[in-house]
Amino acid sequence: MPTTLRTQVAIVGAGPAGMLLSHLLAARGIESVIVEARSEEYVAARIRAGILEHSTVELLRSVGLADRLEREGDEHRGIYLQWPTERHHIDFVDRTGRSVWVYGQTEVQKDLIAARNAAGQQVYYQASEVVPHDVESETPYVTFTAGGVDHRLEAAVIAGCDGSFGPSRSAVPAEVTQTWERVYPYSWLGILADVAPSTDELIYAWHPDGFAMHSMRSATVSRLYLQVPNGTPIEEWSDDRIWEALATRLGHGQDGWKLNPGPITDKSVLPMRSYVQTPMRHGRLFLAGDAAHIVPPTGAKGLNLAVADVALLAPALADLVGSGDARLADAYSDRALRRVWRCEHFSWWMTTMLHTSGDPFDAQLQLSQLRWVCSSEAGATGLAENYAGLPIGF
Ligand code: RFL
Ligand code: PHB
Repeated sequence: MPTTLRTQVAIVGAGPAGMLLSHLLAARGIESVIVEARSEEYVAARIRAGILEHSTVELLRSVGLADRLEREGDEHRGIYLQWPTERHHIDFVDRTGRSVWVYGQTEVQKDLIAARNAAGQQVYYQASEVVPHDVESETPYVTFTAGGVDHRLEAAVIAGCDGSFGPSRSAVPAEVTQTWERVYPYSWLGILADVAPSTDELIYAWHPDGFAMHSMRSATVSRLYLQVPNGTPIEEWSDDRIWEALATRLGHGQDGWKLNPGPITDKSVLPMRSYVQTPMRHGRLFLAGDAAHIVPPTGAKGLNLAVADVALLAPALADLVGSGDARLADAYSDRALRRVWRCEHFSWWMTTMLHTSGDPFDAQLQLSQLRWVCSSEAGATGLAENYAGLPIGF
């Protein structure tokens, strides 16, 4: 017989979406239990996104989660866009009054774990065989095994925050859902290096050899990316080859600019995909973050979208579970999807503008688009508004 547990909201996944949701629910007096497949150490160390948009930072501040971010994070006014021979700064603050922050997802995740642990949040780590059940009924539940014990977690609602490979997405029957997908013919090779960034703000570079990007995590740690073909084995890229390609594509030596190489501490190849599953609710199961949608990383939207989803979901679930008021819960999917599709478009646009396809006609279109974005106030403002992020609830 499984051990039976009961809570108001069962949350599947302890990534940023699940952890932040539990924090926002607790602030509204709603109890939750989180079930997570990985260990706490693994979740806290995962290297992923690096940029927080304006409304993400505002939200974290408003719920007391931004103290370390404000001490250790780095506020940026904009980004550089470049192609061989030209580099342009797009200032977001001048155009939109909104900035972005460099503060890794790893740090956000650590802050969330610390806050939830301090609040006594119940999290079952290293859970296996996690399955949502009866989501069309008023009495849904999640079964899982943890610490060698079978559990049955009963709840008023289930929040599926279990990313793109979790069980929540597939708990929605195919006949009531629609999926939208675009796969790209390239991947990113990402590195983390123990070296001071060679730039004050992020550089996104178009180059005939392929896209490159210079990001950072701190004053002493750089994060850089190279466009590579899908299926590229990481062993094909020695550290020297990586630094050489980065130097070429990022314009080392151009106008006196230098790329400082350093010891590479992490190296991986990341495939790119656009994906949306609609609607983001089925019965008493609500999807949030990567469980419902994936964006390619070029617009830095994945983490920010997860945060925006749970900012809408928390009050909706609190009303539904707390007082039986279903209005926000009924509106959740449509409201969240408005922003999701805006970010899907922006990420697709940034990706297809900056990555070489091998087609010379595409290259001319991309260069023309880049020149327009960098020379037209309308073009630059469009990019700035989308990158710095639209208000939550857009
Ligand atoms: P997460 O962070 O994937 O968290 C989902 C959690 O669910 C757990 N899980 C399960 N739990 C229970 N049972 C199961 N069967 C489960 N299966 C999975 C997972 O262990 C995990 O803890 O989704 P969330 O919370 O929606 O947050 C979304 C963001 O993490 C994501 O959008 C971004 O990290 C995407 N992303 C990037 N976004 C950017 O904006 N810029 C980036 O540079 C960037 N780099 C990345 C990324 C995503 C990556 N992944 C997913 C492969 C780099 C990588 C490698
Ligand atoms: C990162 O720092 O990892 C990063 C920054 C901006 C992006 C993607 C990734 O668009």
